Amino acid sequence: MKTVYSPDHLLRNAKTELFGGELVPPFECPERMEYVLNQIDQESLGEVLSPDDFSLESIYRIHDREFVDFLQGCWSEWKAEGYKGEAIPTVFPARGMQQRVPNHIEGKMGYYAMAMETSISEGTWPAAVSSANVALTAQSLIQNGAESAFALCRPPGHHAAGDLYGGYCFINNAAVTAQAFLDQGAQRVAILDVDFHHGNGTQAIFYGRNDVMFLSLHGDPRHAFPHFLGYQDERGVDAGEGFNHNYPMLPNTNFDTWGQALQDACGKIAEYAPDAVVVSLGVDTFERDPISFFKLTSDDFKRYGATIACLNKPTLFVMEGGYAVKEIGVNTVNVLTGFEGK
Ligand code: SP5
Ligand code: ZN
Repeated sequence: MKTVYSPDHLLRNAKTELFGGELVPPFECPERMEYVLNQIDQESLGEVLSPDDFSLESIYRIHDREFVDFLQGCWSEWKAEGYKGEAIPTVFPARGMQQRVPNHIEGKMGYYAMAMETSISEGTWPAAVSSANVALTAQSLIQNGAESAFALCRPPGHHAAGDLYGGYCFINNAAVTAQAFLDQGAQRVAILDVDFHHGNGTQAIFYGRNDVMFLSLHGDPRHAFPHFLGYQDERGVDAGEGFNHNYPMLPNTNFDTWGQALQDACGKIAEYAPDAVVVSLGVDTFERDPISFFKLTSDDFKRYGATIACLNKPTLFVMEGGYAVKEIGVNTVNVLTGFEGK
């Protein structure tokens, strides 16, 4: 399987994450990529290609132009205020308040944020665009006949909705590629989100549509981030009704339970008969992930890669989360080699 990767992810090098009332070094750090690349090399997964440049039009298919403008201008507007730290929102359009976009950067940040752990700093925007270009390049490999491809994206994307950033995400890479498949002739695309966290952004983007089926296995929102979406009874609306499937699971869930949920999800995908499958591949389901509570072992990742291969569909893997940095390479590449039957 070919991998697409760009060192431009290094431009995303925020120094702070708001965690437990402290500003700490971000869990979503540049070193994550080194471990994955190294393991791709160790396991001889295949060639690693550089991305092509795509215009922002592919991004506008998913994200509002005003939101994209906000991401693009955020850091310079924040700096212009003379602030010393990285950009973090402090005020939100909460229940009962106006949902209008303010002019001042403090107001805009709160309007477009779904969580405030994610600081914006210099380089965040070009890194996010590069991540989307990595995903779109891998999508084009499949569009041109490859059975599978791996987009080694950073920053991740699945928490980003049409006009929301947060959860370490800015542009929803998986959603952008699913839309690209449709725009290039696919009738139906399934997005299988196996990251520990619910893919709230992806769900929101496709909630009213039946040309993309979204399925997510994740920590129960009563106990896990993002807390405000991801319940089992969220099944889609209007034309999208019945095309959204959530599998929330409790703390300490192991592969017996998780693997059964995956089997169920794969059954629904097979029935849907998509032209392509996009896997939002987070490996924060790992037993020693520092911010998550599932108990998958490194061997379990290999097993479930094989399960996904049983769908026998063109499959695009898009990197999302995974914060046990030393093990992220082994766990990620285990999914990919498991998929290839190695
Ligand atoms: C892409 C992705 O995986 N984003 C995850 C963003 C999670 N950010 C908030 C983390 C809050 C963690 N609280 C965990 C408590 C552990 N004791
Ligand atoms: Zn995650």
